Amino acid sequence: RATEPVVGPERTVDGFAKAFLDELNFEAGVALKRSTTTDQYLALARTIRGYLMADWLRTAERRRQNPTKMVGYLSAEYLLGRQMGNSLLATDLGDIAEQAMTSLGLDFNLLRAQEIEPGLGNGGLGRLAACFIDSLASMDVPSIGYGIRYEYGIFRQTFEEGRQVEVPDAWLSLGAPWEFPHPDRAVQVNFGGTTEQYIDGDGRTRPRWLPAWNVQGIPYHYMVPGYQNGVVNTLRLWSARATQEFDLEIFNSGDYAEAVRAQTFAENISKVLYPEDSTPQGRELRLQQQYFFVACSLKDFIDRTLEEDFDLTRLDERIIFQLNDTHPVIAIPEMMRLLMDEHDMEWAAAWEVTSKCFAYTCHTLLPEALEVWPVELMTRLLPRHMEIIYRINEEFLDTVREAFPGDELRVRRMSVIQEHPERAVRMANLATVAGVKVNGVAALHSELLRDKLLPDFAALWPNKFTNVTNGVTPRRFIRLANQQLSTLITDTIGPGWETDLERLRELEPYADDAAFTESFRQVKQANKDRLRSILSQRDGIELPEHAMLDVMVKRLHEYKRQTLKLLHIVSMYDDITSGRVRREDVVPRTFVFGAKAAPGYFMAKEIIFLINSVAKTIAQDPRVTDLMAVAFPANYNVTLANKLIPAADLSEQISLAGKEASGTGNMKFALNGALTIGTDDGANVEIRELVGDENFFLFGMLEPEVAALADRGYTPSSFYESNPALKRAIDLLASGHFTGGDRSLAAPVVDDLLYKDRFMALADFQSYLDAQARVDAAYRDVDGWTRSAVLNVARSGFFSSDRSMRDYLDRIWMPKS
Ligand code: 26M
Repeated sequence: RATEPVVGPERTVDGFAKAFLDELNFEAGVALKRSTTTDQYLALARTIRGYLMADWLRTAERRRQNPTKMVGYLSAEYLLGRQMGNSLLATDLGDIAEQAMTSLGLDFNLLRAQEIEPGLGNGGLGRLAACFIDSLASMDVPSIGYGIRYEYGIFRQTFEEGRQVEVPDAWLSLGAPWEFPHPDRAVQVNFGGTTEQYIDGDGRTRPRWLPAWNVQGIPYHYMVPGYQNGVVNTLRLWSARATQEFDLEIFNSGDYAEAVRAQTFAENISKVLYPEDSTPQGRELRLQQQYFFVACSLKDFIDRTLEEDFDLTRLDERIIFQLNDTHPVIAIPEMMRLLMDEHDMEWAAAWEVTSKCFAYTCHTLLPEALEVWPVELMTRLLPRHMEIIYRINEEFLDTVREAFPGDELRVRRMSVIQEHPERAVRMANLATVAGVKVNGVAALHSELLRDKLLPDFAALWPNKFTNVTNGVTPRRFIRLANQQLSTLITDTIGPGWETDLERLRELEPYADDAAFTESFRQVKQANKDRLRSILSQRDGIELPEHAMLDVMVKRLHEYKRQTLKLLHIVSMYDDITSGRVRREDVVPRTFVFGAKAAPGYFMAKEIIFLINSVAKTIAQDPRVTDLMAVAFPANYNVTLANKLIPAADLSEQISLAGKEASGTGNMKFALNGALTIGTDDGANVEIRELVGDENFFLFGMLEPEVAALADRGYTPSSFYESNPALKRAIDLLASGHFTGGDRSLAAPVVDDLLYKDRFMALADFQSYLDAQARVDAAYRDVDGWTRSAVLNVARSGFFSSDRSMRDYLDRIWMPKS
């Protein structure tokens, strides 16, 4: 069959306007005169995607004609952010689209503002997945992203009397113009039941799974456009439906209500994103989600994407699945099951190829964040997979015993099955046993992963461990978020840096160029002005015009130490109100927080309440309002990040050393010309190395010092007793001054700091305060600060996710040797 000649609509203002009216009139069935803003937004979105369609079909066809090894990115989360701006950028249709809307009397920016971002992720890990698929498309790497189409993404955060209240994120409620449902390509996924042995046609005894129930996975396709390169890759997200079989059986029994209930039960699987980003709760539905999307994805790849009749013993020549944390690790026994039970392969052959098809990325070091699934649950939900896991473990432990005879303690530590406090499957161990490579997400993290988290595995397989430092996409986080900076860069070094970010180095000489630095300052000020107007409209927050913008945005977690930031704010407030510093010596600051707390994380929610309490008290105290302001806009998300980051002067990256695997916000800030105040943690280490010590405010204990202090025994109260500034700040917080005189409202956070302080905020307090004093001094020197900011931009090109993808390709996916 001949390939149809695929062409998109005409790339002119009239062509665009016509395509838009066609969408509105003939697809939606609405007249322009009668249309709502939502109608217009939907038609605009569909018009833009129409321009990507030809490239999408062409990319898919090109890949089919020339089958090569692909990357399958398996991730339970994709924090995509709004699609419209990115699609306009990819197609370079921004101006045409705007003029076309104007020609029809429509407000382009109002329409763009209608889009609800798909928040199908919690934070760093989900946003990383979105950056990676952007880079893979921009680099024309044959690849496919697989994940879950949650009906409800990360909750919308609101504040009621300063406390976080979660509202469901009904992101699909306006309609979903960016997705392509394919109910015709549904896949069946089985659950539960038992296993048995049977004799096959050749007289061989074989195991077989007799599942108890099943659901369907409906794929929804999303376009992943490369940056102005004619490439459009696919993100395939799965949505759960009841199977007809399941429905009919119950329906025929005459119980209509039960049939409907069963349907609801099945559809629950992809209903909602779990909003925890560090403490897995071991919930059955969460395991169902994980197996659901992984089973759909492997089946999709083998049955639909791979060439027909491809020899599965050579599967590794066609695919490498990258496991985004342990969430998709159940793919490993699933692959074994598919190869053996559905494709007749023997164990040894199946293991031989399976152990070449997966690689594992770890995103944490916190022990409580490592996923384990109770054997009881696993056996009940996935009995065949449990058998396979046991066998993988048996053979693995034989290898360990061979390499380390008589070392049964080591065997227990390395086992895929943990015995205490309950029998459970250690997903990180399983991933490490089966993976071709195991990587951490920043140099320091990869080192600690190898030497502290998985040292026994490193002793057995030193070459399995590698590092790939995270990165972020410069398309969304510079070009889209910071148009003015982008124009200045292009005017200075010419085009092309968006896909070759090391070229930002060419800006270095301009750090001392008066005209350039003046423009650079103007860009920063314009971004601040825009942010002030957005926060005013969005949250009713009024910010002062001229002040250093000091920003801490990230999930709320104790290890990230939002409380340390709060202690600095309280200390500054106390210095001013007590007259300890002269007003004219104060550098005015606006502090901005953005953070969601996991709904069940008590301490995180108390910290949010306390930040809001301090913000309110400061706003109402005329002694300080000209010198400090604290803003905590609710519902920090990708859309707000794009407005906030370009406006920032100071980036707060203050986790306890050794706890933040990488951070990616830190990279976005540096690339947008904010200076970092940070600990020697995660990718901060590499940022500092690259931008230079003079352009980075380092503070706090180093990781080995943290470990040594923990070994000696850490007593936070001794820091409180011996440091007057710290004592004053804590006493003032505890006094009820910020909580309407009610001491009990501050007590949960204050008492934890004084008596536990698991992440040693008090130990780093003085060092943090000293660093903040250096920040003030540096900020007073306007030229010096601008110079540092320019050098941060010029020297951060390494943090493009294109470079991360190159590293994955070279070290993991397509190594030369
Ligand atoms: C697990 C089980 C049940 C429910 C939720 C989870 C879960 C979801 C997300 C656990 C962890 C999740 O994300 C962890 C995360 O975002 N880690 C961050 O990854 C970034 C990208 O590599 C790093 O930059 C951050 O340092 C790291 O904290």
